[in-house]
Parts: sequence; structure tokens; C-alpha cells
Amino acid sequence: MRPARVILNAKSSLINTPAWVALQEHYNKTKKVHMLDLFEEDPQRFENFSIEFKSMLLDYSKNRVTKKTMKLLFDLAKQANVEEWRDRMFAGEKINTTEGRAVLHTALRNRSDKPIFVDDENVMPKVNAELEKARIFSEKVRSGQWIGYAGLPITDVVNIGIGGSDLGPNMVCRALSPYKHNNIRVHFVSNVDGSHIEQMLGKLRPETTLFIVASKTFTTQETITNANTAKNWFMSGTGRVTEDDISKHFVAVSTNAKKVAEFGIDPENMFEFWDWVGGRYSLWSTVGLASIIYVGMANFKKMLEGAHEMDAHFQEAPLEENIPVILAMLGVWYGNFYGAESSAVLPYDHYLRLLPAYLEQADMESNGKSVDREGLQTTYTTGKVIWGAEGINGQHAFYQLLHQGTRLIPTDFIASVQSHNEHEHHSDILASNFLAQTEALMRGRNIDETREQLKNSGVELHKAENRLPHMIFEGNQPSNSIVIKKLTPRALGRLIAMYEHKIFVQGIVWNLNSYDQWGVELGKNLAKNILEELDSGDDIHSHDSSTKGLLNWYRKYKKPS
Ligand code: G6Q
Repeated sequence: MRPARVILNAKSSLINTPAWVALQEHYNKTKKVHMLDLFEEDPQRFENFSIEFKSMLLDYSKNRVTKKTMKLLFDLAKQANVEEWRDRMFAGEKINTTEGRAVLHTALRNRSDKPIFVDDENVMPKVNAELEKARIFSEKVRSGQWIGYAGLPITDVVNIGIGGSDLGPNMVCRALSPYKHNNIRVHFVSNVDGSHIEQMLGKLRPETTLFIVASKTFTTQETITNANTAKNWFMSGTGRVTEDDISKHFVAVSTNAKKVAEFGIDPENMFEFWDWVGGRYSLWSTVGLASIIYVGMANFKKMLEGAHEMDAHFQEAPLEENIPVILAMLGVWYGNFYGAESSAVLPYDHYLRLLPAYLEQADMESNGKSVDREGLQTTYTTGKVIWGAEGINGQHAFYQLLHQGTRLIPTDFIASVQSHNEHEHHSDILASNFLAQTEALMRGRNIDETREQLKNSGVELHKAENRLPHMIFEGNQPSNSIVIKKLTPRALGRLIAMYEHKIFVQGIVWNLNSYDQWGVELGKNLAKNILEELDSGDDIHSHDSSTKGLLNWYRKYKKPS
């Protein structure tokens, strides 16, 4: 018999705990509630279910919740000891138990004088020293003092990295592009598909390009392959191979000094971070070097300050007024009780267009787990599918399913009030659409309203009867509105930290370790074996018939005809 996949047959008992059972009973009684009725019953609903923090407003009144629901959700958070776990994380305890590591991305943005200890060492001096090193370096590049081998300043910065070493800094660069340096462009290469780097290199000149090889481990196949290709391109483009030339055009961000040196990058040009920074939480470290060069250290520090403000809010606000906690518990409500499978992030700000992709990783790699901290199988669903795109474009693409599909998909609408462009009229159109969508999703449109509307638009009702059912909107689709005054570095910092802490809270409620990612290992290991088989001429006997069939087909057509 095939060995069991889960070593212990024991299952988590979370769903039998008092707070969970109380929520289940409450759900059974209230599941049919329509938000429109809740708004009619409570004229103060917006005031009662919204919260302002600094220049940010969270309106969560368009959710299928009452005060009682929220109370029961906070009871569940308390039962899970969210506050205690939060304090343990901030204090540098090794809450990433499967890897034996602290979880301290918050130390990277600790703008207070408070020391933070890991293994009895205050990590703040080295965090600040690394930031200072990045400041000095970035200012040289930005001012044109950092000169390439041909005596020219840098015009293009290429970040070579993947996953956590790509998505965060890329998203930050796009989000803060109104603050960008006028003469420096920034590019990101992540995919090992040679087309990615080929396209990129085609636009660049070796004498004015700086490569940042960002890899925590410095062993990631995709990144090292791309970095080697870049190095070969540089060498063949310059006709030079001196160490000095390379050190002017290649720097690294890593925790692995030995591998960086083996690659040929001067350790002087290595920016360090530490094993207590998870890849997907690393944009606050020197993994953000590309963004530091692009927008300048002063702006980067403002982003850190914004995140630090959100950290303080998360640590100090009571659960009932705590933005990340509220968002997390709403997600638990829909995922675990309403059975929602996914959740959409819909930014109404062009500069936030990469936020959904960034949050896909942050959330799904953190909470896509089915075994709890004790190694027991969960009997409840955990991380939802996170997806999304720029809101206004989505309206013309996938919103149909949000409005009239069969699934419940809670949404986060994110909008900024003051834009970075001069086109006020555009901004008002954008805002009106954001507002209209959340209203439409909540209200829907009943049959009488639909008839009325048809009549008002001059349609003869008897001719439109068969169209009517298709024009009715059930409504009752939940949404959070997260509105910020302006997308500044500080506001961005708050926003990202808010989501990080939301993910943390959900992980605690589901009793998961949100900071490991064993799920990405298996495919990586199998790929190594398959790579050897692709290159060998031997007959393939291993694998299932599907993988073997695909492999052979690939090999057949790979051969030049
Ligand atoms: C993030 C993940 C993963 C990681 C990449 C790149 O939390 O661990 O996305 O960031 O696999 O890893 P390296 O930075 O080590 O190259």
C-alpha cells in the first residue's frame, strides 16, 4: 500500500472550539441577510463600520456583517491569541518553527530607537548600517558619480531576481514612479525563459547598465542563469573581462557572501540581509535596492516610516479598531463560513497595477497550507485564491462574474483621491467608477427597478420581458474600500504593511506557519532531474506515463530537424 501523505491521522480541532462554533451558529442564522437591509436598518452603518488611520480610510460597511458578527470574529481572534503571537513576532521570537527562524521584516522598518533582539543580538545596528551603505551607493548612482568601465554614468538598472526578490521591488518602483529619477530607468528580469532577458538586453548598453543580482540564497536556478547570461553579454559587449569592470556593473543583494564571491561579485558590492527576513517580506531590506536607486533613499525611508506607523497601529490598536485584524477576520468569515474560494484586489490607481501580483505571492505562499503548526491536518479551508487587476480595466473584462456569476467573491477596492497627474477629469471618472462599482455590487437591482429603468430608457416593456431575468442583479456582493489621500511613499508603506499583518492574523487564526514555503520545493527538485534527462540521449524509464510522454515529445521536437 502507498504510504500515507499525512503522517498523523489526527486532525485539527479548531472547528470544534467555542468561538468557531459560535460563528457557525451565527452564520446559520444570518447567512441570507442582504446588505441593503442592513443599510436600511442602520443609518449610521458607514460610521459604525469604517475606520480612519492617518491618511487612509477603510470602509467595511459593505460586508455581510452586523456588530454581533464582528464581535464573534474578534472572539475567534482572541481565542487564537492573535495579540500574544503578534507580540512574539515583533519581539524576534522564532515563530517560523519549521525553519527555526525569527520573522522580523518589521525590524527593517523600525524607525524608533527600540532595540530588537535575535539570539541575544540587537539587530538594529546592522539593519541601519546596511541601509546607510545602500544610501551611499544609491546616491553615487543617482548623482552620476558611479562611473561604468567606459567612464559613463549609469542610465539603466536591471534587477535580476525572482519571487520575493522581484515582485516586491518591482511593485514599489511602479507604485512610486512619480518620484523616480529622471535619467535612470529600472528593469526587472525574473523569468528563466531566455526571451525575457534577451528582450531586456536588446534595449541596453553595457557601458551604462548596472545589474543588481538579488537572491537571498544565491542558488536560485532562474536568477543565477539570468545573471550568468547578463555577465556573458556584458563581457562580450565590452570586450573586457577585468574584475574591475565587473565590479562597476554588477552588485548583489544576498545572505550568501560565499556564493556571491564565487559568482565574481566583489563582496564590497554585496548588500546584506538576514535569514529572519522572508523572501516575500524582503522589499523593506536592501532587496529594495533597485527601488532605492529609482526613487532615492529619502523616499524609501518615508515608505519605511509609513510601514512603521502601520506596525505601531497593529501593535497598539484594540482588535476592534485594528485595520489588519478587521480585514483578516472578514476574510475568515467569507472563506470559512460562506465558502468563498477567492478574493479580488482591485486598485483604482494605475501606479498600483502590480499590487495584485505582489499580494498573490504574499498571501498564497504564506497561507496556502493544509497542515497546522502542530503538524495536524486542517479540517477547514485556509488561504484563499488572491487575484486581481487594475479595477477600471477589470470592469470591462471580468466584473461580469463578480456582478452576476454564481460565486461569492469578496473584493478589496483600493483608490487614491489625489492623483499624480494633471488630468482632473480623468481622476473623477476613475473615482466615480470605483464608487459606483462598490454600490452596484452591494445593492444589485431587483425586478421592479429593472422594469423602471427599461421604461425610462424608452423600451416597450412587453418587448423586453424575456430580457428581464438577465438584467437583474442579486447584489449582496461584499467589498472593502481602502481609500488613501494620495499614493505617497508613506501611504504605500502603510498599505503594504497592512496587508502583511492581515496575512499574519489569518495565519494565526488558522494555526499555520505563514513563513515557510515547503510547497515550492518538490517541483524544483523534480525539475533538476528532468533537466538532466532532457540533455541526455538515454531512454527514459522513470516517471508516470504522462510526464514521460511529454518529456519524449519535447525531446523529439527539440532536436534540430
Ligand atoms: C519567498 C519565496 C520565494 C523566493 C524566491 C527567490 O518568500 O521564498 O519567492 O523569494 O524563490 O529566492 P532567492 O531570493 O533565494 O533567489
